[in-house]
Amino acid sequence: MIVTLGETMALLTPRDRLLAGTDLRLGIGGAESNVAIGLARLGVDATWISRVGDDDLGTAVIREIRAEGVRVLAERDPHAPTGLMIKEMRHGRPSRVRYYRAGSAASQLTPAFVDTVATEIEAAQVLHLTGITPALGPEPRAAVARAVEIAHTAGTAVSFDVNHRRTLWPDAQARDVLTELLRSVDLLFAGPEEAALLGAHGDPGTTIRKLADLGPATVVLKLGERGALGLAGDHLVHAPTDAVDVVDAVGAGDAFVAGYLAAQVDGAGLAGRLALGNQLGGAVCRMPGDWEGLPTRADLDLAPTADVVR
Ligand code: KDG
Repeated sequence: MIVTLGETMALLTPRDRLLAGTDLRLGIGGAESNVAIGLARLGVDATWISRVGDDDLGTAVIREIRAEGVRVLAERDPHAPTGLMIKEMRHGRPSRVRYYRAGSAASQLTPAFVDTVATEIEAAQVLHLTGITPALGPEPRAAVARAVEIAHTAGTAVSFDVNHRRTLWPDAQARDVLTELLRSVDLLFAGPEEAALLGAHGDPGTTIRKLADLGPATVVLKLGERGALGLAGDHLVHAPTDAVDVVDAVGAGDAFVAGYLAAQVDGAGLAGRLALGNQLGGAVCRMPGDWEGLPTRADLDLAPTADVVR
């Protein structure tokens, strides 16, 4: 079983430019629940832990994640709202995400709350966290540290995706907090820019070794269209990926992590984990939405060249 912990928000996507009168589609998204959904779609037992407001958006978040087969342990907060984000797809330019999450229920995750779910973390094979949660404030930061401590004591492996969000906290603070946290992380996922934030520069081989020096036994450098590089001890593997016509790249990193972890649960080696990560990352890019394009096992078995399956 894999446990994830972190904020999921309601997600509004305008059909066109964000102006009065524009239709908005209501969805949900959150890095950690995106990973949990990716795992569940591949038949892996996944639990998502968080807090949401006692409001309609909180209900929408819980229902959607449950409907995907993820076990949901979410505390409802009558005094704080569910976080919200708006994602604008800007033709020909990178999409833009705006957050309305300050003071949200999940930004009040605390170590005391984490203690109430300690048995879930203790029973899991892997606890997956991201750098978004510590960016939400001092209490969520302490909650992450507590979750890591519980996992360590119980022998649960800690997986961590840097997922740096510049609009949530300054680079220097992120560097300090994450560098400290990484000493207790077993499996690290980062992109090249995130690696640079952590002081790991150079060609991919040098970068990944510098990241490993920060503590994690296994490091994955996500290289986007160039695939991914993995380092476990002395074992360095590069897994190239197929070219994809990108419709919406948001969520590709979470999909990669889901694929990697699912392959790990299946007993695959480093190359197989990176390959499934690449496959899921590509699949999510082909569809709009942060997680909607995540494949099931049946989808993965479909011949990729078929235009229509009847
Ligand atoms: O990786 C995709 C996530 O970033 C998105 O689903 C929302 O968790 C999110 C965030 O904080 O940006």
